[in-house]
Amino acid sequence: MALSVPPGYRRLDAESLIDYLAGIEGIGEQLGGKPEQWRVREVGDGNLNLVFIVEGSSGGVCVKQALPYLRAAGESWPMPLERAFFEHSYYAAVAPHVGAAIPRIFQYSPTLYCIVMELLDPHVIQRRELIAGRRNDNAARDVAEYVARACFFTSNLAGPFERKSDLMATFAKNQPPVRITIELIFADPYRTNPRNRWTTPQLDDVCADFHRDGPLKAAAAYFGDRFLTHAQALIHGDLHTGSVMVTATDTRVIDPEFAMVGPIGFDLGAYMGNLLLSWYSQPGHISAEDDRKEMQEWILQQVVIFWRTFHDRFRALWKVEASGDAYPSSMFAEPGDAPFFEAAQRAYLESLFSDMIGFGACKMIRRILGFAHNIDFDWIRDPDRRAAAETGALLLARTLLTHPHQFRSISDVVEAAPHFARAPGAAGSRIRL
Ligand code: SR1
Ligand code: MG
Repeated sequence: MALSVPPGYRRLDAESLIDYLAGIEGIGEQLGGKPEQWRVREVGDGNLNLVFIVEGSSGGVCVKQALPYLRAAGESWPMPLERAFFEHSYYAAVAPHVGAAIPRIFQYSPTLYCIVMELLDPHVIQRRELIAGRRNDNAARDVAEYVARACFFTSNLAGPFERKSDLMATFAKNQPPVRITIELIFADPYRTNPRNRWTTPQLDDVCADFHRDGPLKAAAAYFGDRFLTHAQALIHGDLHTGSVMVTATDTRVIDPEFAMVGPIGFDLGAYMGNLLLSWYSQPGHISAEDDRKEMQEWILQQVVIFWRTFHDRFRALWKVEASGDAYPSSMFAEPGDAPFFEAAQRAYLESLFSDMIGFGACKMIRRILGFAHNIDFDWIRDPDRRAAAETGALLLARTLLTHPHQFRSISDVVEAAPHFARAPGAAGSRIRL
């Protein structure tokens, strides 16, 4: 049975997309040439939506359309179209703060549930660059700057609480992505669910171990609750390396359909966790020309750059832009207040760090034992090699969650990573922890 959709909605194809675009003021000039000469390609490779690239004689646009179901699962997993509205609303909310770090938006259609936006070209998805062993030296730093600005300016540190309350009111209705997140990230990897998959039989015992690990499950559940309750700022909600597009000199953040008001550490953890997943996956992508050793070293440097850039920018913004209802600067105006205000700021940043570690670990585990995996590992053809790489990542993630006090600084995290790396075992054999 076909899923019901609101009046006016239709799934776009090349013909209807060209008709639609031809009716938007300014798009004809952007593309160049006549509509019948425009070329349309559907390029979506994500879990949720259709993504079209439309090119004319002088330029292009990208069109992202929500489907009434989850693309990765088909019609058996319905998903409301409104995620396109929330994606557009997120872009609009952060645009004044992050400048050109997001794509330029040309139009949002509330009937087609699609966004017409800048074609990012020659940008490529950062995850694919990491898999190919290519280094984009600005990306981690730029994403850190982005998170610092987007989150600081939408938090109570920067503005009146009413402004953040309005964001909460708007994004409170973006519930289906939140349901996906709480189930797929914070619960399913730790329990039996037919949606889960893992490299089998190699990881069968590891997976069973994780399902029986009480302290690990308690830690994951803590972060699941924190995700739902710690309404710190407007967050992207899905900021992995597949949501970042890069060139040698430019970085853009895309795909914010999971946006909500939530913990800043969730965005930080998503990016950091995915860099670490990339680190563990590198041995699976070794070639005769590249043993990936330097690549691995570079990735760990990016983890450090990411956290330190975020930390320094967030603190700097707080020094000069603190006009919000949280920690009002006028309250710390007495002589002698400064050390206490600074200590409070340090504590706030330390809690962002521990959130980043915990959420990052949950993000790592879900990509190995849950429903939605990463191509970093999926593209490793040899299952023994893949399982070894995945095991290393799982072991680090489990330790991050169960022994957080061992990780007081970002150096502690990157120094720990190599200790958990595993060499591939005998063909087809199960890994035991
Ligand atoms: C069922 S959707 C699976 C995942 O795809 C998105 O990128 C989010 O990460 C979501 O959890
Ligand atoms: Mg996405």
